[in-house]
Amino acid sequence: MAPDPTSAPPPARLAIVGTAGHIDHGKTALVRRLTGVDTDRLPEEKKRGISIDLGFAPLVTPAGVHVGIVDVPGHERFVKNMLAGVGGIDLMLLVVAADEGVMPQTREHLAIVKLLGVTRGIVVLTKRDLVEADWVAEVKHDIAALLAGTAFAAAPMVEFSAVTGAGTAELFAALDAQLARVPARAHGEPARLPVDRVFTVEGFGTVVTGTLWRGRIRAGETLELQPRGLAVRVRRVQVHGRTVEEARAGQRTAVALHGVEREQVERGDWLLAARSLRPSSILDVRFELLPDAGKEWPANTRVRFHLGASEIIGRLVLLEGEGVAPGASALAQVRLERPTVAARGDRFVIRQYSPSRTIGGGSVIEPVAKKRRRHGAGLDALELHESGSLAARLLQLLGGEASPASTAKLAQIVGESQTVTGAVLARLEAEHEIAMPLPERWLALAKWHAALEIIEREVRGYADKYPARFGIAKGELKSGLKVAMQAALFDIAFHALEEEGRLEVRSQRVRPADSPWEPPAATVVALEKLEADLEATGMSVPDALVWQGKLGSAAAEVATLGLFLERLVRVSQELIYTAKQMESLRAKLAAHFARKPMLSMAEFKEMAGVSRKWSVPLLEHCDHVGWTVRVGDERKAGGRLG
Ligand SMILES: Nc1nc2c(ncn2[C@@H]2O[C@H](COP(=O)(O)OP(=O)(O)OP(=O)(O)O)[C@@H](O)[C@H]2O)c(=O)[nH]1
Ligand SMILES: [Mg+2]
Repeated sequence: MAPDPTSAPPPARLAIVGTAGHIDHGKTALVRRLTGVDTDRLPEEKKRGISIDLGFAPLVTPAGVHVGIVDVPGHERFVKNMLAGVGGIDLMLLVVAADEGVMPQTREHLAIVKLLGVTRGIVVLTKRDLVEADWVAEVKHDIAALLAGTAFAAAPMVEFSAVTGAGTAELFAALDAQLARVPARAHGEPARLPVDRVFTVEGFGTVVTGTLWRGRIRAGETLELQPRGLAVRVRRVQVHGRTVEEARAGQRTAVALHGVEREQVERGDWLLAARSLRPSSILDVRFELLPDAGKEWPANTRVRFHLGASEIIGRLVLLEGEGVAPGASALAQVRLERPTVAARGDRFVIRQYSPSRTIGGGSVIEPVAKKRRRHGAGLDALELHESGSLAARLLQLLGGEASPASTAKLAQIVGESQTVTGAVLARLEAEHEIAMPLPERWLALAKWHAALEIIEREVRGYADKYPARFGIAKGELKSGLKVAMQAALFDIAFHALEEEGRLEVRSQRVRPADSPWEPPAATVVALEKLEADLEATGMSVPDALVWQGKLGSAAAEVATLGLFLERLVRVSQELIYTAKQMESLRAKLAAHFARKPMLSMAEFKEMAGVSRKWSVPLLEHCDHVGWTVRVGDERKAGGRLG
């Protein structure tokens, strides 16, 4: 029997907790004491007695919060591994060995966690069994000094021993007190998981793991692996080794994937809801230099950029100033050697290229940016983008779009969900700030009005200039605009003008709907005369050049009018007939085919009463309009002959 969905317990509260701290200070021993899991699983970790890579362990707190613990290595050479796991934690366990006190990676890990925007933490003074109380007081004093003025200034400090278990109860109590204040994650948002491990499982193929930052992942759904842009299907979802129907934001998640080889994925990639975020190698950011960075940071440097689980080499280019002072910030651009997949507001860490050390970090303002010049134009706009409301950002963004942009595209660029973006766009349209020329497609109002105006002006100008013509040919209008306009925008604007009844279109010619057309009497008279002249020749009409020469300057208008009114028919470059002549030819053809299935060239010449000069183009025209069909040297009746 299927389980009754109404009796399912409410989903558990979730959190991700990360360790931080200097090598050998007891992070892994602490996790083992709390969870029973030894997170040092690599043979080399066992042999050397240190953590090298990330370790993971599940924990259910006394209050029932389902915690995924990420245990990080403390060794200074493995800070990059630490960085791959620390993104997306809700709470930091800052582990400081009571016997050693604050050490370099205590500071560096703390700085990283702060740069990533984590604000909750607990200080765990481990190895309490090794030291005296007055020494502990001194270490606590140092730690308090380190945390003063940070979000962790009031963080609880718990004295702990992994050997005796002392402090375990206090630690659990502190954990629950802190976790109670962690806000729930956005489950409704598109899924986003930074891949921190990849391996294969017999029978399930490629498996990726990571902390699910937002959204949900279900078996059977199709996701995207970025920045490679691979479509992948979810075979199986596991949370801490247990197969689940869906993983939710805030869970350590393992996803078995269809459609991808082990070699096609690596740590640092992203598993994403389809079309939710776009990869880019250039990002506009706010960069903050750490207060203890030492000296001013120069304007253009090679750095290591850490976002999610990725480490990418690139350049950090300050857009303002000649350098950043320790503790200060600047608008900057990150130009990477490989693309990353960022969202607006993402926090990142920057490390010096060589020797590696953490120097700062910041937040993403524009996740998909174009190359900017230092001190170039548009820094005000970037600042607005950083601080501005979504509405202001969308307005600014649309100001730079040459043709209507879709909600989906705009949502991707601003890094918000389509629902939220669509709602703001709809409001802006209702407030007449932007236009929606097509469903779910948006354009700055000024651009829209300008497009409509340009087209109307052009159409009106042509109609005034050529009164004998119904209007400008649509193709000529589109290609001949004096102001550049994207083809897509032209089409939409043209259609809108037609729909609104501002343009009248006949036979692909366009005129303003408010000025009815009456061809000039003189041109009509000249056309009638031309028709009579042509018909007087039987079918052996003179070359157009001949009668055009006679008509002089009026010729072009007479021909255009006749062709537009379909009183003249262009058979070839040189030959123009009247509609009446062609109709009589059609009738003769029909009569012929009523008697005989085939028509030879000789028969045609006789029927039309013309020599080869006229018969060839005439027959080709008949083929073209479907009155005849060529079969070898002969013709049979065409489907349009009537
Ligand atoms: N006496 C005592 N020893 C401890 C305690 N916690 C850890 N140790 C020992 O300290 C050493 C390092 O502990 P780990 O837990 O591996 O340290 P770590 O912080 O995970 O080290 P890295 O991951 O390499 O940074 C091990 O030999 C532990 O047995 C403790 O509370 N008391
Ligand atoms: Mg360890």
